[in-house]
Amino acid sequence: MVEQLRGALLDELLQTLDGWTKVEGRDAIYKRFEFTDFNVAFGWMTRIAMIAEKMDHHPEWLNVYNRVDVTLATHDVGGLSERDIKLARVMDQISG
Ligand code: H2B
Repeated sequence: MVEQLRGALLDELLQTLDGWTKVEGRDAIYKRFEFTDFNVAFGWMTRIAMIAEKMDHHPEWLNVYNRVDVTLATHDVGGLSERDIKLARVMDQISG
């Protein structure tokens, strides 16, 4: 069973990520990714989708042309877990 991340540990882990912020009013994290165009954005989403499926951990995201707004949370714990941190890190790494 995955454990919920909170408080100081969550803040500490968030600082190890690039540009992720806490969502107000919800236990989730958010980041906007911007790419040169739709093709690059969607290519990135495709790579992430395959990894997310393997991790059995899926993002909430919205794509508009070259922009992808991503929210991560762990529905199984009703909040955040280390899975969100891991997926966020993969997203950062693969975005370049
Ligand atoms: N994705 C996310 N973001 N949170 C979850 O709790 C989650 C998931 N749970 N993907 C997985 C699937 C679970 O529902 C399945 C049954 O393993």
